[in-house]
Amino acid sequence: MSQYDPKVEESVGSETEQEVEEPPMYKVMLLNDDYTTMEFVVEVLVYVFKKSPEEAMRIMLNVHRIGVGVCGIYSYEVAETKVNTVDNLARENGFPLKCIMERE
Ligand code: TYC
Repeated sequence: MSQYDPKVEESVGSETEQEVEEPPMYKVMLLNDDYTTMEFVVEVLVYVFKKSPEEAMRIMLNVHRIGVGVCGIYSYEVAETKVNTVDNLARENGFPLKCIMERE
């Protein structure tokens, strides 16, 4: 019959922990420009980044003042999808809005 040996279990546990790596995360950011309307940027932040209207307004005004602002932090695939969605929406609506991603 196998016996409980805390030493064995501890060493197995710590080996497993060392092997697990966190997946890299990516910041998705909006860049300011002179032509995209404030209303459109707020809509993008609500629709694509699931921000409340109040938070969306705060982020948009920050980007407007500072030039760049973080919309969220996601896995590679999710970040890439959001960047592409913003690109497509901006193009469809005739705005030059730029959305970029950067490894954390
Ligand atoms: N600067 C734009 C304007 O004055 C508004 C704007 C905000 C544009 C944020 C892009 O990412 C942006 N209409």
